[in-house]
Amino acid sequence: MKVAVVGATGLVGTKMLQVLAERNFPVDELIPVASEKSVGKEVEFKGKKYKVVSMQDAIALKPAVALFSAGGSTSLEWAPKFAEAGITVIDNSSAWRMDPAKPLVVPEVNANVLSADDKIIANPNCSTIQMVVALQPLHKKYGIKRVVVSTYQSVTGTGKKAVDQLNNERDGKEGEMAYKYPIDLNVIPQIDVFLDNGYTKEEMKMVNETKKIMGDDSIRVTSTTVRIPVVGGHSESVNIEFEADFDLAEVKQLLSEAPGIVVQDEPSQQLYPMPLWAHEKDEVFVGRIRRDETQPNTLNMWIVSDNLRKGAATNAVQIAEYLLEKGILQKEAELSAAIS
Ligand code: 2RA
Repeated sequence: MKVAVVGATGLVGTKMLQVLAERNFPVDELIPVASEKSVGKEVEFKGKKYKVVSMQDAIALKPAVALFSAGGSTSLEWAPKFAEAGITVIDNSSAWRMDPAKPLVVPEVNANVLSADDKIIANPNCSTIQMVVALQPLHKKYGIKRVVVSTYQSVTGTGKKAVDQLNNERDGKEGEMAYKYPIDLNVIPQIDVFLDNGYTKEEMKMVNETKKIMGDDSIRVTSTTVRIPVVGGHSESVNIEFEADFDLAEVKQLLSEAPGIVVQDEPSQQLYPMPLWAHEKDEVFVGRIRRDETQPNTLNMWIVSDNLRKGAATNAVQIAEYLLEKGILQKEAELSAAIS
């Protein structure tokens, strides 16, 4: 199969190449795509070198699927052009996520919404993905009324410039700033821009995307998203109020049986999820599972996952794997009559 990775030289794009190779996605021909200034550079995939091409050239090569991680405005401009050429786009930007006509998919939760007609499929925000993977099995059983989440997010979510800022600060070097403030030895309670309601865009992504992915507008979510000086993954403290009461042992059982989740919860051993361990893993790790003793039917837990993997690249590749399994992806794009 011909597979394009758009934004192939960025942090997420590089991780997409790594995940495609690791999971043995049937890539016969890789088409790395990047901005004009990277065209002609070489990218390595499974021991072979591939030249980075432009958007237009990538469309002409007719990949069956294009994994996009090139930012919202690039995606708004180019995803429809790929789609019109019969190429299935799985897009990691926020451009299409809340478009009612585009599916927003976490395979463990709502792969069933996908059909052969979907040519632009949105990959959700990283902090939302890991949360809904852990919420879904509990929602099915007890019905979620309200979620209060506070995040502790890795600098890799911002991109390479932020990783460089952290490393430069640690090494005492001058350099470009990805954030307004130092990030080393600091905590920044702002991710993305502020909106009129006083929340950040990242916080509202968690609110709105959760409802769309879980297919339930009645779930109330409130969020505080925070950047911390780590690189391994995002962590989340989540407080969940259910319609029905739960049994704590059953909660742990449901989570440990759910796809994509690893429960790490042994307080006596001081065992709980941490970004240090979640780094370079594809699963969502859940621990610190305990009853909120201040009100009925309410649970606290701690969720950690590698935001570049399950929060971005792995989720996108899993969507492609699902399409492949369902026979939706062809070897190369089928050009529509109008184009051919
Ligand atoms: C972040 N959610 O961590 C973003 C990345 N998509 O900043």
